[in-house]
Amino acid sequence: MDSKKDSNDNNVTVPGGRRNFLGKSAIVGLAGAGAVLGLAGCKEEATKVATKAAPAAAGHEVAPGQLDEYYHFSSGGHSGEARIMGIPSGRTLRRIPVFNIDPMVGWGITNESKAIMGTKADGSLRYTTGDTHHVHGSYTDGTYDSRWLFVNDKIHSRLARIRMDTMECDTILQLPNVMGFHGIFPDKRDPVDAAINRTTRVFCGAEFHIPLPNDGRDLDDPSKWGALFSCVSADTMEVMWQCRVDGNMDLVATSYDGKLAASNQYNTENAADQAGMMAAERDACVFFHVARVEALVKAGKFTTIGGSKVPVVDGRKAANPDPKTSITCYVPVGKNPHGVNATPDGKYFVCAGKLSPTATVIDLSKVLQWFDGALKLERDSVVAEPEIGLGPLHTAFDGKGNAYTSLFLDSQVVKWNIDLAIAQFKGDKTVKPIIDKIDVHYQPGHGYSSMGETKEADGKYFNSGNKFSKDRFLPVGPLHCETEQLIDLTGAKMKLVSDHTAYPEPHDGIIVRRDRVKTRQIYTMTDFPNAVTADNAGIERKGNKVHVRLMSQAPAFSMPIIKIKVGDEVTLTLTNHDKVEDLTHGCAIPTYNINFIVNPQETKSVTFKADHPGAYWIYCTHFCHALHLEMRSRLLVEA
Ligand code: CUK
Ligand code: CUA
Ligand code: CA
Repeated sequence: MDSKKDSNDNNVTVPGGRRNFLGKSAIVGLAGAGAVLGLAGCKEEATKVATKAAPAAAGHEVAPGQLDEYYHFSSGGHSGEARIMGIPSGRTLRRIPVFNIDPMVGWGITNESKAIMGTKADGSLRYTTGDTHHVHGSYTDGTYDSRWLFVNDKIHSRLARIRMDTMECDTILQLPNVMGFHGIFPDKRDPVDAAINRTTRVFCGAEFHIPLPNDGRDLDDPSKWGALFSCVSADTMEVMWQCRVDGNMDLVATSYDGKLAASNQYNTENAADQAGMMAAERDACVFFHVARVEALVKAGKFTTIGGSKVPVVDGRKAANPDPKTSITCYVPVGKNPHGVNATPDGKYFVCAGKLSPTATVIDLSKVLQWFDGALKLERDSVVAEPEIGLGPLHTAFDGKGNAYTSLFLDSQVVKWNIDLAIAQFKGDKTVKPIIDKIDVHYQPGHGYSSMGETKEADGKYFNSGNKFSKDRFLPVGPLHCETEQLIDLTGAKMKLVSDHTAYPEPHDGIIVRRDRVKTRQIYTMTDFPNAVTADNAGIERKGNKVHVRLMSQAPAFSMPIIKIKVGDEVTLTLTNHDKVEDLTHGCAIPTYNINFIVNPQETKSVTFKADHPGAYWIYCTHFCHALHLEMRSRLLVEA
């Protein structure tokens, strides 16, 4: 296998093929040494293009003091967090701890955050790891409504909700009887009550098969294992129902009319090994008829699994022989697909091929026809399947009829026109759906466009989240950062306007017009039931339980000396009485492993065992005042 030659042959726009280091040859060797060879092959050519001039960034800089046009909310991958950047500047605005511990804000350290994350009987965190992949906002009227962001944890199959007024996680829910919870998408209007034109449910796809229940049974017989699609109430964050499917699930999309949710399936084979998962020539996109599922649940036609009380319905083909009553529809798509995305006009879902160089366009009205018994084959809902390049993963839209798909193996983004692809599929050989291709650096995963997952898709920017950065930035050791590359979509050709670094590993993101995001500047003290005021501040002792109620106001804590005894169980509650925007204080206690902040008018608490005597300076960690360094109190622990 001459991977270099293949790589060069296949490289349509850049001579040298350096960016194409996982080229055509790698597609056949993905599972084995081919990928390794492909990676190694890039090395000798790495210096050639590094001397090229950087693309001009005219018109896309954000001057000092100027604000960005868009928010960019992304996942943080195995960092377990979510992130906010500004677009087009690429400036990092905030990191939102979710499944991880963050000593800056005190996430995973304060009692309030630990209650959200979940604790064991001894008060320690149940999990300290997370793997966030997909962040999506809640909808009203087909666009973002600034209520919530939802993000998944693939490791422990948890769904988190982030309130967008404060950009803090307020709920974490673990899905029962699933593993590898990967794709999520909120519905865009209620699937049952058409009058409710906002997000009410979040759909969650599980990628890994497991024994049901996973209690030690069927370990040697994976054919008995199963995967469930879950529906969570956006308001109460409770699992409403689950649906068992044939095969696995991956990414999730929802229709603008609320009726359909779908997930791409790369393992329709139900295989437990890699070769088996690549055996079939086609896989599927499975559609869920949400109203029918919920009618079954309402009628009591469900089972439960293990100790879970969540209703589980059967969406496997064998249990759904008649389309007119079926709750699922398996539409055949390209081999081992990755990604399913809804077009902003509400008409189509696009499934990228991954191991097939195609994207499959599915007409949602035809899927509904199939559910009505009016369409013969599931496959008849496919209205286009253009060849777009190697390793297509995710597709974004500009609201003008064009799709932009990331090509992992080609290290490119391809712009193609949906109507032209449909005409070609109907037999018109004169049309060419591909409009443009642009190199990205390198190996793109998700790509997403400004407002592209809403009815307000504006076709301005596309962000390419690239998995490899190699020579794009100063080397910093074997761990490379990743690139987020911003592409201007407004011209006839796509134009790369900037490279931004990203700490591994963001997967997906959304780009939200800034007027669609409404945040608070300070907290409201009365929102915290445990707020400390002048009336209750001080030390309260009940046996060996001590409650220290402390206030902060620049540049001091309310008590200069706090005396406790070894053996005490201490709860320290701190309320920040400053009302000035941006005036945050910190609270660190040496040796006791405590570090958190309180923002203006915010209250947080920590509980710890006073297990070693001595004097400990409680000090402010957040530079707040000219006397910030002097902002400290003595914690005296008597032997
Ligand atoms: S997955 Cu990562 S690039 Cu988790 Cu959305 Cu496709
Ligand atoms: Cu308060 Cu620094
Ligand atoms: Ca497959």
